[in-house]
Amino acid sequence: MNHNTLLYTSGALLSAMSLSSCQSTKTEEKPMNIVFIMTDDHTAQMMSCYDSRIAHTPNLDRIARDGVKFSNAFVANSISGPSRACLFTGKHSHKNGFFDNTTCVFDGSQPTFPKYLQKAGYETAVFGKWHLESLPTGFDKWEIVPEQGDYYNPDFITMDNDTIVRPGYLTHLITDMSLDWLENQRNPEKPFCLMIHHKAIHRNWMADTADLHLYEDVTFPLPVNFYDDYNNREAAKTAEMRISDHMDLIYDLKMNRADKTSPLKERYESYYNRMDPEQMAAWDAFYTPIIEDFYSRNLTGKELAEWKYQRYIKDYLKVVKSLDENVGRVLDYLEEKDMLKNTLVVYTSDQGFYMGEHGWFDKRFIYEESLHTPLIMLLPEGMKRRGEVTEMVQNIDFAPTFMELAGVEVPADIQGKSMLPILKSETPIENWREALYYHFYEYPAEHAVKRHYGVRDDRYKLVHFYNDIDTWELFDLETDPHEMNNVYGQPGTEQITKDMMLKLKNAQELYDDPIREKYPIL
Ligand code: SGN
Ligand code: CA
Repeated sequence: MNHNTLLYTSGALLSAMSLSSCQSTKTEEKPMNIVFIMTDDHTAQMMSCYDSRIAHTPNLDRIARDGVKFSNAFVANSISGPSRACLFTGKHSHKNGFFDNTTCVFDGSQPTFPKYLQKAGYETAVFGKWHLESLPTGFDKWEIVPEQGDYYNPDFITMDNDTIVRPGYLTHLITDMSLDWLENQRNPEKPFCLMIHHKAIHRNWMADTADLHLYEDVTFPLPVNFYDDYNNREAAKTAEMRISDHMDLIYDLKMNRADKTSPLKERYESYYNRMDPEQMAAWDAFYTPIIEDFYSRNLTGKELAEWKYQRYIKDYLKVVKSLDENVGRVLDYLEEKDMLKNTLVVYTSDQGFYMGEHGWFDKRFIYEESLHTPLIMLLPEGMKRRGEVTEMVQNIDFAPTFMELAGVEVPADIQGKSMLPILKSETPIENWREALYYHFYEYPAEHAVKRHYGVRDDRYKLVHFYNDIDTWELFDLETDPHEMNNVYGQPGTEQITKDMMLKLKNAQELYDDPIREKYPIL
């Protein structure tokens, strides 16, 4: 692409051109870079800027302290591939065609925001987890892990479609590659969008050997609804994601011993066997006494469930620790290079996660912990918002936000809303979004969470579970923040049900979800 083409494709580039010829150009005219850091399954409860009771994430807190923290950021479909497809296209699953992790292949020929950014003169790169089955399109540089990726000595797929092994721990490797691209590979004349996509903190939560010792003497508080009996919530009863019953002692909690077996033992061993002798020695030295102690105690019932919970939180937090430090490395780099003033730094996850709430791990449900996703940003010069942002945003909003930032006109078929007005305004934007729409499809599948769709406003949530079930749920998030009391059909809820049905109907019409033909709302 020559400079003339660039000039006519983007207002942002126009400013880039004038910058090189006139050093005194005002900073707000500079094209804005984007550094987008996305983790996998990192939930807001496990970031101290959102919840200081359990986690300690000083580098993420730095972003929240100096920038903005969204307390109402949500996903449209709480599972990896679909969440990523929403991110790239700015459209709900029924429009981008990627409904679930198990049957879909992303149609990489469809428009995505990185492609629009490229047309506007941006250089684009993605490193790490991709999980869309087809190879990346719209990137000048990419290197991805196959499927979920491995924590130790992982495989990477290169742009030549070769698979190579990179020695080391995945969170460090993805950061190393990203920093190397920033420093040595990109074209410094162009604005850029760098996407750093971690596998951390995805199951099976294998910590870096350097962090294994952390949190061992801490006893974490149980969530208030750890012993949920799922009364009145049929789909929750049949889901297979309970820490007590479905978390694997060997695969998830590393209690492997020659005389023990479990459904996922073989999988665990395939991960363990990726380690080099030094990593294995450190791993064994740490885990062997815990394994011996565990099997000598013969725990059952609540004691076993709570022991599993404690190990789960510890493992998860250890993986968070290295993630947080690696985010710190990226922030330090941008600061040192004086790039923060013209770079939007975004930190988010592909969805939230259960940390023992309802007795669960995993995600998928429209309930709060997995409908939410953490979202914090460091804002470049010219964007005035600071502190907590309460406007409801959703992962379909990223694409239009980044496009508007790059000076690209947002096509009408994009369903998200640009967040730029929020970021530029010192005060909350009134009448931003009344309610948001959610639709989960991955069933029948692992964890057995039934298909469902629903709508959430700032107080209520209405959900319909369908397919081989037909149940409705209604929650008042103000009086029942843990969603333990489904009030659907109870006397006194008629008006609120009617209002929420209308919101659901409007959302399905607005986003043109064909499910409304099957289950029309009258
Ligand atoms: C894997 C995990 C599941 C998890 C899905 C989806 N099982 O299949 O526990 O729900 O990924 O996660 S595992 O035995 O392979 O670890 S997602 O974040 O990629 O959508
Ligand atoms: Ca995920």
